[in-house]
Amino acid sequence: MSYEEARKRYAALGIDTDAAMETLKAVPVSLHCWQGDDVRGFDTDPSKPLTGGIQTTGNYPGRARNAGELMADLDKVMSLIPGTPKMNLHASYAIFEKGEWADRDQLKPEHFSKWIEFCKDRGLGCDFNPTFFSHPKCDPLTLSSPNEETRRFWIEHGKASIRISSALAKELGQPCVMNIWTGDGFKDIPADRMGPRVRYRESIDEILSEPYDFSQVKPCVESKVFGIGVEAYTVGSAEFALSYAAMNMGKCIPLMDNGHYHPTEVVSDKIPALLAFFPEIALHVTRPIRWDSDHVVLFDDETREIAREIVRCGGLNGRVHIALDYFDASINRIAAWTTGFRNTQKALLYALLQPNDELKALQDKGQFTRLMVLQEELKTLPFGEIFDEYCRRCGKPADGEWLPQVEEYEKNVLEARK
Ligand code: RNT
Ligand code: ZN
Repeated sequence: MSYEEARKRYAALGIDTDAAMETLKAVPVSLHCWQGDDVRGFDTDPSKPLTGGIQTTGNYPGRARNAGELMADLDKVMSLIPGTPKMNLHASYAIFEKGEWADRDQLKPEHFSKWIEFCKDRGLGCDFNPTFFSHPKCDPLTLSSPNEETRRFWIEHGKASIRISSALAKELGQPCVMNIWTGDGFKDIPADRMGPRVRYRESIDEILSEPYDFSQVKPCVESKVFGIGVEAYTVGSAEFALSYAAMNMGKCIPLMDNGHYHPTEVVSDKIPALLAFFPEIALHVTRPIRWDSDHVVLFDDETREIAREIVRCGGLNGRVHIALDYFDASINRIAAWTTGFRNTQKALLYALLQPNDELKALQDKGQFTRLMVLQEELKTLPFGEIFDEYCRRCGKPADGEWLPQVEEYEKNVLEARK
């Protein structure tokens, strides 16, 4: 089938495929730098394990070992994905010139000047994350530590991150979403659940006392249910993060990662619940398997449903900040990155190709038989043709065309990284 034939099939249902592609092209989706090097970063000893309850597994060859390799890999990925990527950096990816290493509480915008240049050259915006894990100053708690010296160090890191985020927004001319996530928690039953949470709240208050323009810097608080090694208790739980954001509207927004809930909960359902109250929310799109395993995003039911809620709730007009968050070290990392980004684009395009007004009218009129049948029939429309056409219009390879390029890159570039 040709694009023209597919377009007509959609048009018969009142769906404008050209308009959907135009809309999607302008939506920024944050591409996380940390898939390329298994979340190691450049500022600590790369042989030390990842901490904070997150884990990468697998040792597929070709991990980026330095900024040059990571940037080259990102360029490869960006040559294979349609749409508008935005960079997403962690503080641990600071780039130090010879001998000028700085600890996390001392980080400055200068330490990201190479990244700013990278983004400018490619016309990208950039999001940012303070890194509250994989560092000797995790005791193991950070912003919720009872040790005042530890807590101060991490507050200073948070404030430094606000200044860096402001610089990224200013230099790149796009708002910077700055996400606060800590892995703070306990392996076993705690004796005091409230103390750490009160300290965490006070720490975030202090971080956000650093001046910033909320139209340019969007601090978020990301919640979590549990992590490996912190199974019994997480300081930044769902209720904590949501309450913090609700009490600080206009200064901070809630961030939901769809790997961070109990297995029968779905973020798709939480999006409209939050948008009934919050002007803006942020998402980490990932794929949990039984736990927060951060598998590559697939074109699966829940990813599609998340995208449908974003679209139906008007989230593409800046109300929903979309970022990717997965890290698989067991397969080719370029293919992992590319697959997840392309699938997120697919899910958003799929969502834009739904007759949403008609579906809503059926619901409101109580015509549930018709609603079910129509929703089922929409699933087998020739969506693949539209996606391929979207890739062509973005000047990027269609499905079936990009993997050979990754395999070539693996042979020529990744295999030499021994
Ligand atoms: C961890 C959180 C967090 C991290 C990144 C690296 O469970 O999802 O967002 O994955 O900050
Ligand atoms: Zn996340």
